[in-house]
Amino acid sequence: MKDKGKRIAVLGGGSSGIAAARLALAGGALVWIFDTADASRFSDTRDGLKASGIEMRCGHEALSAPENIDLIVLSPGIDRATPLVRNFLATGAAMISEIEFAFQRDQRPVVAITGTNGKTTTTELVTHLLNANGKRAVAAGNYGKPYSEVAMEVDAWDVVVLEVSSFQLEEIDSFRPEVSVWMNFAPDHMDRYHTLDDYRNAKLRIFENQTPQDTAIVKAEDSLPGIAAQQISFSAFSEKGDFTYEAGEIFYHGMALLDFKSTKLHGRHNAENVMAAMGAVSVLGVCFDSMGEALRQYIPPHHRCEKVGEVNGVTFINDSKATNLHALESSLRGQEEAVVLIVGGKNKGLDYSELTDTVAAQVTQVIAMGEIAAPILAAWQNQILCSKADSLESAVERAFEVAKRGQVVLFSPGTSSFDMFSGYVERGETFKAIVNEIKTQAGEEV
Ligand code: UMA
Repeated sequence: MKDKGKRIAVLGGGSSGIAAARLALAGGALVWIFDTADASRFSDTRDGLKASGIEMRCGHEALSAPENIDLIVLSPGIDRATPLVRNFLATGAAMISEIEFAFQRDQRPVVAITGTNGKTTTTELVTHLLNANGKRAVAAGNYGKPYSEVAMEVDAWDVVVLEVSSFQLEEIDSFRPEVSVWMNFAPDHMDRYHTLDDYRNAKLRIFENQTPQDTAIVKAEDSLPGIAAQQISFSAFSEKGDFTYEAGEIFYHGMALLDFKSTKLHGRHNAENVMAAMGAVSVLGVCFDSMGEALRQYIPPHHRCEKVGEVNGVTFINDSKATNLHALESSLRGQEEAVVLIVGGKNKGLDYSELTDTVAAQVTQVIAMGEIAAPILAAWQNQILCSKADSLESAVERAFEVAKRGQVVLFSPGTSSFDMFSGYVERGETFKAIVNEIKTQAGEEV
């Protein structure tokens, strides 16, 4: 029992904190969870935890640290600068992140995936490809189950595929993935980091403990410092890279590997997700020939550049999950055909003029809707043909009217939906229902 007799304080009573506390308890430790939220938030869980031997201290009570703590385990959502963390660090005990805690207690190989965009799809793809090839893989970390929960499922899995966020990487120590994947980097989480470099440096720690026995799969255009692992690079936007993309096909060192268009994924950014996944899985011993069929069967997450169908040569893409401008920009850059763009929703005060050039380069016509429609028109109409629609239904119908054969109708709002829908899921489902109606009228199969 690795933790027998240790006194372990877990900070944060969310999913990762509870999983870490259970793992510590299973290892024989004396465990507390500290959470500054009011105790009423935990009325469903607190008694059960206590019965199993985990004490939870909430609200003000969380601010008094017990004596002689041996180890502090930090949940990813809690900033090091908060009074809760500062108070515990003052005890002199060492602090590690929840993923570090789980890693130290788990012997199985880890594929870790980070990046500002695409990490969830890549995590799913790696997990899917491994399982399709007889290796029992589980998706965990920032997506799926907390790593500490998986660390207790000793006999269930051969490989752990971890989506890792910058928050989770902040307090690592020995965390060393056999394969680390770097998808891309763009500004995000500036409410947590002082500078963009702080955010990037936290993410770069994914390579920190790798050695030449390990592998780093990296986006070819990103120049990344301090990687000791062997590198495999990919790009769907340039000819640089071990994996490249041209005319709908994925290549490895010039050898055609996959007809990307035969998969259910769409857009160059998704081609990069596939390349990174293929690279990672090949390192774990799966040959490229065994990946094609599994990739064709893979069903992508809903509402993220999801291909809904094709009517009269016009392809409809549902990207309702694009609730910020960066996600909108990324889906636009991923399109290979001319786009009729349906955009807009709640007015969150976002400045759409930042995207004028990207939109002008890719889009033949914009149909704006929701609270933010008028500011979008004001930002773009000097350079792009724009109009306003009163509902999603009229926006889709107009987009279908104006789109030419071979073009794409992309629904990528770039903002949240709360002015018209309960969330991005309802918004995306509504879009799909409208497209299905158009398909039925055109005599296509739904
Ligand atoms: N808390 C305090 N004091 C504070 C701040 C928070 O006590 O000063 C408490 C809160 O009251 C709450 C708990 O901390 O009860 C929440 O901890 P947490 O934010 O770490 O949330 P978890 O439920 O443990 O979920 C975390 C990840 N959340 C974040 O990183 C914000 C989940 O990622 C992850 O799936 C989960 O661990 C399992 O590993 C979510 C996320 O939004 C999906 N991630 C960010 C993103 O993808 O952009 C990084």
